[in-house]
Formats: sequence, structure tokens, C-alpha cells
Amino acid sequence: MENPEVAMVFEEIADLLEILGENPFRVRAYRNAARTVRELPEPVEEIVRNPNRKLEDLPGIGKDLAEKIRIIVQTGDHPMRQELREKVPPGLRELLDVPGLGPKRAWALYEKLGVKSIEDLKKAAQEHRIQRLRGFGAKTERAILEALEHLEQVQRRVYLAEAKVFAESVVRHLREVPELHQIEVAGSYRRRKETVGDLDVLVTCDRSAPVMDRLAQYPALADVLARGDTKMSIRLKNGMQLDLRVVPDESYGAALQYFTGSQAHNIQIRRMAQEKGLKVNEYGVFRGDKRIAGKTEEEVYAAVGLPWIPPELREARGEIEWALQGRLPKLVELHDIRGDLHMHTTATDGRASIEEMILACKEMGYQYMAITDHSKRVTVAGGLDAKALRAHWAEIDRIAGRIPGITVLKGVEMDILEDGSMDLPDDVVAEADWVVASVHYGQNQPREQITRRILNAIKNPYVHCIGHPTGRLIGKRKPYEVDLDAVLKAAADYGCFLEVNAQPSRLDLDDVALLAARERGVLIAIGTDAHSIDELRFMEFGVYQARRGALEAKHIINTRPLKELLKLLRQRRSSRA
Ligand code: DGT
Ligand code: CA
Ligand code: CA
Ligand code: ZN
Repeated sequence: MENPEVAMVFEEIADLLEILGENPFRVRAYRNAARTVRELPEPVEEIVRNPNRKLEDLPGIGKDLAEKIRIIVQTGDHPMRQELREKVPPGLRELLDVPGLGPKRAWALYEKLGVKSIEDLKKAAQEHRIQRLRGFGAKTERAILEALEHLEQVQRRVYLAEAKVFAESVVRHLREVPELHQIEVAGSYRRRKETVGDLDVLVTCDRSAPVMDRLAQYPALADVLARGDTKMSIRLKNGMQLDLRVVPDESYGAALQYFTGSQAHNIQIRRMAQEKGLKVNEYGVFRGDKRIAGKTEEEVYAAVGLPWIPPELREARGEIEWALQGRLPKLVELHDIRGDLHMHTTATDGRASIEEMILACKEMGYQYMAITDHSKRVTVAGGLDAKALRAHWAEIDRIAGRIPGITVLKGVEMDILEDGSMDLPDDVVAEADWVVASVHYGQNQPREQITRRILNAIKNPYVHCIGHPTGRLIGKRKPYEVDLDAVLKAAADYGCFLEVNAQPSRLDLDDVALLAARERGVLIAIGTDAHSIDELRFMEFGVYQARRGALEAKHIINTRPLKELLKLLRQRRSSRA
């Protein structure tokens, strides 16, 4: 079983318990277990199988949860989930995906209006039956309708991080077939898009039957949807579809190019080919009936007069002009990153101690890192006031002092308050090496107000960087109404940095905003916002997003050696527009 499958069992248990109004601590324990398993760098199955390893060593996993994990891995499910499912109507759980609808409200809608699904919810809202309920009102009803629209647009797509687990494991699984030659996962996955609709697996082989037989044996398979000679489609246990296509070796490059997309990029490529009297399809590049290219992608691009274009750029956003002019960017790579500039510890809502985070960052090979716990406004996360923060920084210095080989910047993620002021006085943040300022409250303010708040932070020279600048949670919460163009302009004028928050559910700024930031000359900091050791590995997803924004190492401040980074931070503090 893949880790996301195990995690999904716990997530469902947590949701169902919550709907039933169970003790929040119990609910939280299952949620944490789901998160721990989901983020493990290795299959939890292997820990179960290895007699020398103990599940109980995982953070937050006690005896009871360990036993549940063993049962899930061995049987594919847990009886507790089945028992809970009998108590809660099947459609009710999906109501939790609607922003602003907590479990209490979902249950109330079910009891009072018989709402049992997203469909029912939509109908009830359209017929204005919700606003008459106690504790709801017309405003809530409107918000629900709006949220439903947003939900429809992004539904049925999974985060890149989850797609990656299945993409890698299916490749590993199929490589066992001796008849297999080449294999690659194309489509949006190869373009490293933030969410993936389905997986497009491309193979070349001696005979397709053994490859397809092997795919039918894939452990995460739920259903075979269709099987022909050259194409097979399956559904995975997480709901994602996977299409397998078998092509001859001489067409591999052409098929890879075709199925990587994007469709918009391919349309431009085909148009260029037509102008040269050529035809491009998934079998090759043809002049008349004669195939002139197709074995490799390089060949295909060369045939239409272009250098190879990195998949992350293939979105018809100007990459073909760049390629024609020989101006393709040299995209940033994961190994260019020298430090992580956003993370939390047990001082606030992180799950690892200062020492554990430092040792883990050292393990990642970083030259430096910044610890950025929350400021006091974030009461739910135990945010720190001036006094607590100073004590925390002293503690960081003390611990970092006995761990050589990595420089630890004393930082803070300071809230930008609802009225536009900062959560900490200037004289306090002046003592920090690195200050990220973020909006966590008042996210629904009108455009002008929320924009002014962020501009205030940009104008404050003690603030180095704006964290998750649009506040979106992919598929769950829309960005703030912020005027991004004004933010980019101010960031450029004042030399303030903007973040790519690398959490798979955030990836904020997004690729389009990053392209604009690049145009404006705004420098970017990639931070994982890690709340545990394992989340430090999210850096990879931040780098993919940066690549989709055409960013090079020079556009990203945490690719710089420590000395240069510190110089940049000093420059920012002495900046005036
Ligand atoms: P997704 O799966 O929604 O995240 O996005 P993609 O880009 O993976 O799209 P998908 O799976 O429908 O198709 C994979 C690629 O195959 C797509 O990027 C371009 C190519 N492709 C698929 N269908 C067509 C088509 O009808 N016309 C053209 N030109 N290309 C297509
Ligand atoms: Ca796809
Ligand atoms: Ca597809
Ligand atoms: Zn934050």
C-alpha cells in the first residue's frame, strides 16, 4: 500500500468522528497520524514488514495507532472506518470540502434539511432554504454557493506531491517487466503542474501484453477501465485515472512530446511545423509520408527549428519565442538551494524541536536555515509575544552554538494584523536576522484593504519577505482579493522579497505570478513552511513551481551563499523606495 492510501483511511476516520461530534483530541490524533504517514519519506509498509523497525518511533504514533497502521497495511482497510461509515450518510463527508462548512454545520444541514451530498447542498442554497436555518443566514448561503463554484473547477485533481507517489511507484512496478524498454510519466505531471488530473504513462517495449498484465497487478489499482493493444486505462485507489500508452521506439520522442503537452504548447508547435511543410503527431515528424524525426524529443524540436524546451515551460506563455531567440532560461534546480527560509518548531505549531529541525536541515546539506515561528496574533498556534520570542531566539542561539556546519538565522513569521499594523514592534523585529510577514486573519477583506495591509508590510524595512502572498489553499480556499500587480510593483520598488511557499497545498506565489515577478525584477525566497522534519522535503515542489515561473537560480535568494544572502538582507533593511 502506498502511504497516501493509508493516510486516506485515517483522514476519513478523523472526518467521520468529527462529523459525529467526537472529542477533538481524538480527532486530532487521527489527523496527525494521517499527516505523519503521508509525509514519510519511505513506504510505511516497509516499516511494518521490517522486524527491526518500530512504528511507535514515528512522531505521534502510539501503540494504538501503530496497531491500526498494521491492520490497514495488512488488510487494506480498518474495521473502524467501516463502523463509522454506517453511522454517517456517505455523501456527508464531501461537504467538509466546502470552505466554511465545518463538521458541525454539515451535520446541522443534514439533520434539519436532509442535505446528504454536494448536490443536495447546492439545491438547498439555490432554493434559499439555508438562510432560514439558525446560525446560517443569507451571507453564509451566498458564501456556500460561491465556494461550490470554486470547488467544481478544481475537483478531481490531486496535488502534485500525491501524484508523485503513484507516478514513481507505478514506474518502479512496470520496470520489473523484462520486455520493457523506456518509460516516462508525461502529461501535467511531467510539466510539474501544481495539481494533476490524470497520469499519462508512456512506454516502449517488445510486446505490450506483459506490460499490461503487470499494470493489472499494480497494488494501488482499483479498476481496469479499458484495455486495448496500445492503450490501457485504470483507476487508482485514490480515485486518479492512469492511462498507459505503448508506442514503438522510433516514435518515443514524438509521443513523449505529444503527451507531455500542454495542448496549447502543442498547437503552437504544430503551427510552426505546418509553416515548414511538416506534420507533427504522436508518431513522429513527417514530410509527406517520410518520417524525419521522432525517436527523441530533441529530434522533434530540432525538426521544427527549436532547441529542447523544459516541460515546466510548455504552457504557451512565451517559451517558444524565447526558444527561437535563444533566450530559454537556465531554470533553477533543487541542488541550487542552499537553505530553507520558512519553518516552525514546537515553540509554536511545529512538531519537531529546534534541535531536530537544525539537525534535519544539516542532513539536507544546507549551508543555512531560518527558524520562523509564529507571532502572538496566531493564538491557535501558540504565537510568541516579544518576551517569548526573545527567549526563543536565545534558545536558538544556544542550541545552534553547539551544532557546527550550518548557520541558523533567528527569524519570525510575523502577522500582518487586520488593521494593517504589524504584530510586533519594530525594535523587536529589528533583532531578528530574517522576518517573514504573513496574513492569517481578515483574509476576506475587500481588495483595497487587504492590499493596503500587504503594502504596509512591504514598506516596513524590518520585514524581509511576504509569506504565502495570496493565501490560497489549492482547491480549498481562493486567494485573497489582493491587487497582486500593486504588490509586485511595491516589492520591486522597496526591495522586499516574496515567497514561494512550498507546501503542496499552497504553492504560493503560483507560476503565473512568478513570471510577473521575474518581469518586475522581484527576488523570490523559497520556503517549505515545514511543520515537521519530513516537510523539509517539500522544497522540491517549491523549486518546480519556480521553474514553471521561468526562474533561474539568480532570481531566488536562497540559492546564494550565506555571505551574499546576508548582504541582501542588510540591503533590504536600509532600503527606501
Ligand atoms: P491533466 O491530466 O488534466 O492534469 O492535464 P494534462 O496536460 O496531463 O492533459 P491530458 O491528460 O488530458 O493529456 C495529456 C497530454 O496529451 C496533453 O497535455 C496534450 C496531449 N493531448 C491529449 N489530448 C489531446 C488532444 O485532443 N489534442 C492535442 N493536441 N493534444 C492532446
Ligand atoms: Ca494527464
Ligand atoms: Ca490523460
Ligand atoms: Zn503562514
